[in-house]
Amino acid sequence: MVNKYVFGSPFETEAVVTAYDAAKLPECFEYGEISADSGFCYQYQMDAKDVIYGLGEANRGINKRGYLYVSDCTDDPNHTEEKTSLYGAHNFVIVSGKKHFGLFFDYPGKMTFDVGYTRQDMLTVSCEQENLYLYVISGDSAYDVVKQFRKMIGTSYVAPKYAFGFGQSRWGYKTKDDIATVVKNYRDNHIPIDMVYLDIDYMQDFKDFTINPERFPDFPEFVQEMKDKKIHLIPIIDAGVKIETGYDIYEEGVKNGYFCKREDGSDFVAAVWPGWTHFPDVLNPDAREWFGGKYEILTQMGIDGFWNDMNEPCIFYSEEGVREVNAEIADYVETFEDQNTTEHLRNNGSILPWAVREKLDKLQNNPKDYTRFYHNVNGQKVRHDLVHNLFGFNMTRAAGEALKKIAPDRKMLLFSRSSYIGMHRYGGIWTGDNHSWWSHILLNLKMMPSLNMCGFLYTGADLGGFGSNTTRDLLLRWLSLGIFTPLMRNHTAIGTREQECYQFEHMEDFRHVVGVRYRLIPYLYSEYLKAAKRDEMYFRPLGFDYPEDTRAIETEDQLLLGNEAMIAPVYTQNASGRVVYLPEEMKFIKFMPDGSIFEEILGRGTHYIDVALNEIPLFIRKNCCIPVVDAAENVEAIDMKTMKYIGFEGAVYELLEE
Ligand code: MIG
Repeated sequence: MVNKYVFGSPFETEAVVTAYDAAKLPECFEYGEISADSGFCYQYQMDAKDVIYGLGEANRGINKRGYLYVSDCTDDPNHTEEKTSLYGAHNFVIVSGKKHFGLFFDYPGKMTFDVGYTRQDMLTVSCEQENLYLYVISGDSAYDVVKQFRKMIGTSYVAPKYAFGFGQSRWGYKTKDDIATVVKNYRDNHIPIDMVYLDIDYMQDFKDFTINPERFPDFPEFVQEMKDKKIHLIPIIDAGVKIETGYDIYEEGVKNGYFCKREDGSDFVAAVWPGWTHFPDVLNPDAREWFGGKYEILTQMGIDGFWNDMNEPCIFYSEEGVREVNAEIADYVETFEDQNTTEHLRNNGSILPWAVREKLDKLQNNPKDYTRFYHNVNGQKVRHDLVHNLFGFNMTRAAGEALKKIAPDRKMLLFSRSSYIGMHRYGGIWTGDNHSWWSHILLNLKMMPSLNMCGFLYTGADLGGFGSNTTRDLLLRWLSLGIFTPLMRNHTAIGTREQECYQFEHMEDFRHVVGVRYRLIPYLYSEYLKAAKRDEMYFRPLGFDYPEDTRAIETEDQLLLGNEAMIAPVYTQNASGRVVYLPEEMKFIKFMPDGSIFEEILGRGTHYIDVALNEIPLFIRKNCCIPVVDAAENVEAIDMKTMKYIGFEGAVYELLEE
């Protein structure tokens, strides 16, 4: 049962696709207390046993209790435990205990979820403006609430089948030869792969929809050459459009008024990778159609997948910001010069640079910048900060809508860094700039079901870690989780240790681990299709299926995958196995490096399982089975005739194919 309540005059985010009549808030509202006079505040006193699920791409646990989360799309490449905002804004929470209900706060500005942070038993959701829709969804269970919510927000994006293969990426591949070398190494070493990603260096001066002709001569031929090797090249698209006379996209955007504007009507200027840029006003339907249409420049060259980046939108600095800092530094330098003696300099030499550095640091992602530009939404001028969390959504929507027109019969790969609920209909997301830390394997795992609750099914993290230097064992363990995430991509930052699978000793272990992904693709894809078509979750917390089992509810390092399986990857350094909790009898299987499959029935309860670096553990649920095929070096080469079933005798599996 869904109830919709209106407060003030909300912005139409288009997150929800089902039309509901707004109800009047009942006198005694059983789902909390609301005040919406100046600002909006929702409060609910949580029962000791209530679990709070949701919030999609957010820090910390599957049960969100005990911390603070702020929906305010931010490019922060250090996902440490104290962080409250990441790249997405997914304002959906589920209270699950004696009652089960979901709350979707459809509000595109900054919003705070205090989940037992200020007061341990109090859930408080607040924002500055009292203009929003609140949807209250009551159900029989947490999963029932999710299914109703997913129906409200529309069917999730389905990625093409090739995108269930493995992808290699690195910020730092600069030329066609760099890419060809990666492909050659994977193919020569028979490590399966379907995609290689093009990070910003393929562009000419970081200009969207251009190709650097020196580094990537004869690009369409190169795309074809790669296709012949069964490799899809996936270019990145950044949000900012470079200001440069003669660059057609810049000129068209200016002429048609398709860029975000300052209050005085001039085009807002922000510095990102290309230098000074304008932001396409993707909240303006005409501008959105125009920007989306540009993806065709690349699809005509044979490209069939994209990743959208920097679309929080990330701002290195604005013209206004630089002016302000200059003024502040000038003041500082003046005071400094007043006392200007060599003596002072000698004693306080570090003060000037430090103070200046601090000020310069604040230039990046300065919240003030988001109040300095406006969108034109059907003729209405809307200040950016009030709709900030919709930018990434609408950039990806621009691409998604356009790609449907460009290639109506062909599925395209599309995912984004920033997102809001609603974007799940157009593409997936990757979880941004993590680090080569063991703790981030676990964070990756915990985010997955929360994202599924919010509709995002095609998701994954940078396997091996983006920032910092990876190690062989970390990468192997992370891949062993990644073989189950729909988006399976090894990606890393410029300047870090090279982390392609062939960079490490005993490469055969990588061949085997990635190979297991390919053995499972028919199952994973089938379960993905079911989740998308039936508004279900591909990954679920154990508590969703075993709601009476406290131990299961509290297990946050294992996940149910599809309807038949449970995963329990190893995520600690130097461990030769791990403890697992089985809420019921299951078949424990391990994909062994010699290609065989180890099987053992384990009873309900706690077990320690041995898992070597080159073994992949998986659990098959009681009376279930899953299909496995022989490993293949790319998705097209999967031979469905090799399919057999593993699991419990007599079980039947419903295979969905497209
Ligand atoms: O400011 O394009 O999250 O995946 O490699 C960094 C370079 C910009 C951030 C993305 C990352 C990508 C990087 N980008």
